[in-house]
Amino acid sequence: MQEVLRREGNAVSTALALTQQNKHDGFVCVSCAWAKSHPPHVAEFCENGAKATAWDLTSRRIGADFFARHSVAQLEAMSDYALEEAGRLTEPMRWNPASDHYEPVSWEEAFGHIGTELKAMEPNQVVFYTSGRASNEAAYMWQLMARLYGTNNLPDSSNMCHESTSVALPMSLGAPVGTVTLEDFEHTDCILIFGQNTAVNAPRMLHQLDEAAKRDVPIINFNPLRERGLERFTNPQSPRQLLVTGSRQILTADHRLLPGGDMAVLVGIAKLLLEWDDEARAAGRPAVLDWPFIEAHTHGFEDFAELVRGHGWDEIERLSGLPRAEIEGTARSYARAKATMAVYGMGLTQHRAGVQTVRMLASLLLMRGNIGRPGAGICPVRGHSNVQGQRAVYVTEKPELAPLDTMAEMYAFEPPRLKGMDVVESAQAVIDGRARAVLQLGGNLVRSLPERGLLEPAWRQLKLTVMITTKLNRSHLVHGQVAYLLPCLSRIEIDRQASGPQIVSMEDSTSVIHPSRGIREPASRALLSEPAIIAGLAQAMLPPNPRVDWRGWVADYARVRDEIARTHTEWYADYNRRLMQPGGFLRPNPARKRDWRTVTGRAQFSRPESLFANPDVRISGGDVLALMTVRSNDQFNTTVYGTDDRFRGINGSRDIVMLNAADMKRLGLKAGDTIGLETAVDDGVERRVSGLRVVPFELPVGCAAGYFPELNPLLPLWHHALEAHVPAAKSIPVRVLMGS
Ligand SMILES: Nc1nc2c(c(=O)[nH]1)N[C@H]1C(S)=C(S)[C@@H](COP(=O)(O)OP(=O)(O)OC[C@H]3O[C@@H](n4cnc5c(=O)[nH]c(N)nc54)[C@H](O)[C@@H]3O)O[C@H]1N2
Ligand SMILES: Nc1nc2c(c(=O)[nH]1)N[C@H]1C(S)=C(S)[C@@H](COP(=O)(O)OP(=O)(O)OC[C@H]3O[C@@H](n4cnc5c(=O)[nH]c(N)nc54)[C@H](O)[C@@H]3O)O[C@H]1N2
Ligand SMILES: [Mo]
Repeated sequence: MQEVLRREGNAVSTALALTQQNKHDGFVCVSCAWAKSHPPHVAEFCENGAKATAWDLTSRRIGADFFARHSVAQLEAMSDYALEEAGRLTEPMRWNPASDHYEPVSWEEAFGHIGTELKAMEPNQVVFYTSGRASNEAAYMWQLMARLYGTNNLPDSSNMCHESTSVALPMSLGAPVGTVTLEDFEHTDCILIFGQNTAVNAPRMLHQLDEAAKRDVPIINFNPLRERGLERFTNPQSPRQLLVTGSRQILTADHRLLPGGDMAVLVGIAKLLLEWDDEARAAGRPAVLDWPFIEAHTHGFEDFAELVRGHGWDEIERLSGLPRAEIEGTARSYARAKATMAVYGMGLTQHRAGVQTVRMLASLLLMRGNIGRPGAGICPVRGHSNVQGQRAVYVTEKPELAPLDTMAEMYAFEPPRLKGMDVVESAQAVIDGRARAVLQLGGNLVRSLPERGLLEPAWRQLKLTVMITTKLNRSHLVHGQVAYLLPCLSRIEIDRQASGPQIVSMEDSTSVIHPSRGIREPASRALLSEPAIIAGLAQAMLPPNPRVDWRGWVADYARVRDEIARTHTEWYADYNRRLMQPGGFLRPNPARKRDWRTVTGRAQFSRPESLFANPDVRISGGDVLALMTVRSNDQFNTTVYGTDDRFRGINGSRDIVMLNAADMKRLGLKAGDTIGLETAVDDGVERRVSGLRVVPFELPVGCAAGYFPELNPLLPLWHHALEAHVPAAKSIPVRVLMGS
């Protein structure tokens, strides 16, 4: 971290900024979405949050002179790292096709021109993407702008992330978000973690895990990779300790299952519970299952139990990659615990069967009544700092998730009712030439999406690309025929509007909504806030509407919160007042109170028919490996801070592939060899990445791992969670190409 601070040339001021991170009177960290404790720790941040802060507060600037010096073609020759490292954008820019340079443009002209272009388009050919960092206020204005324009094309980074959760949990529990709060960690007796790399991607959760470990709570982890960061506790808040490796042991057990083997593991545990419950009841001992709960609160148990019993141990062991004894150990801890919580991340959601697997996890919790009581629950760990909040304030392509009738009345318009495009559908529309414009509120889709080989050339055919952004990235260079960069304030910066400095709000992974106020002077005086840019665009592209006071809302964001409060009186009642309470406020989740808003009015057991995580791309062994694309501790998604993956001990390059020693031997490879990978599916598209260094790693035979986004060219667009369309980035079938 010291290295990032030094490189960004702002060590002292960043250090001061960090003391105000995730505090009630400071700003909400721009990194992950993990819950903020109340009262806060003295320094409520972690190594990665500190890096993200330093990255935003860099002293480097790129203005008109930078773009005058480099044509877009020249910029394209720079690495992704160098693009972001160049510094903060300082003023709006428009691409000039005659010179191939981005050139400065006034805000008025930019809004006017974009408005004219959009007015000439069919609304359903325009995509309004949101990356999960923008505030509730900006997100609410963004979705309203898109809907007033006439489309529900509101994909969000959540489509590539926890959409499997957002589809699964409403079916199982009647609410799309987790049921766990920070307090539950104090009461839990057992923590199961599936496919979430806590130390890297939600490091502040180590506080809660460490406290639980001190109480001897079993913490059981399932991950194909050995993630050292999780094994031992290093206090993520103490700058001095950031570099210290190892102190207290956190994990009780660490199971190295196969990628996509979670479904088999969960069914195995459930099968044992059913057997033990049969035995206990036959012998007159206390039941293992929570029968009063199952009977009073759930639906579909009989079918569920029958399907679980029908799966044999051969199949469970083969598909999970774990011997029965290992699964039994977890089942015993689970059966003993009074209150269990299940924490999970991308290792569950980014598979073809991502939705079914999340549903199976919920079912396992339901078997012992582990939803809706202290210390128990399901805990999807969200990614971006406000991704959950954005979806809650209706940035969604699914019209049924937005209160369209209420908005129709509030703003006297007829909202579009046609389903919009999610991220995968938007990418397909770009590839097919059906989409004409993409507007991005943050993000870097040209890098974060699958199918790069087809996507990049198609992206250049778009009529219009508009990027609301803080720094330069690849998606600014692979651009449409009309292309704008609209640079915005970071939320670490003071956002001054007519009524004074503004606050914005963010919802964390545990549904707590926090205020965030900027503390630093803006990187440039020409920057606008995200709400101001959205209002500028909206006024230019939409006919005036006396009910929508864009200008007034920007003058005082409290008025946007009043609007949000009117759309959902239960969630956002008294929004402005409650936001200012110390610790923020909790958005209610009925499942926490065992109020099940499902079709049957009960919690629903799932139907675990298949144990295959990737039903139509079966990993057969042989020459096909299951490739997982993961994050290092030196990146935030497509933003790469450096090439050292400290916890995994991989240094110097991210163009690597981790392999098991046995696979290396079989393939005749040794550490340091250079290979290529190609996607092993037969669909007429060639997908290859070359120049990858072989790194021996502790992971099961038959699989491989490497980094997102470098390996995204290997991911077919159609290889996604079936019901949720989350790209199945955690098991891409690949073959090794020797010597390339
Ligand atoms: N520092 C930092 N923090 C971040 C981010 C970042 O890039 N950097 N990104 C943010 C975002 S948007 C998100 S969504 C989250 C992502 O955070 P995580 O959910 O932790 O995401 P990943 O690192 O992609 O993968 C998680 C883990 O899943 C494991 N895994 C892969 N396949 C399987 C499988 O089939 N089963 C199981 N059980 N495990 C598997 C991988 O080995 C890896 O350890 O983090 C957020 N926080
Ligand atoms: N193969 C593979 N692909 C994946 C994943 C994977 O695990 N494997 N993970 C997926 C997941 S979970 C996610 S969430 C997506 C992420 O996909 P995206 O949302 O497309 O990407 P990010 O890297 O999060 O976006 C970074 C960019 O956001 C802009 N930005 C940063 N801060 C701000 C701000 O305050 N305001 C604005 N307006 N812009 C800002 C900067 O320009 C920066 O370059 O990628 C997905 N893709
Ligand atoms: Mo994410």
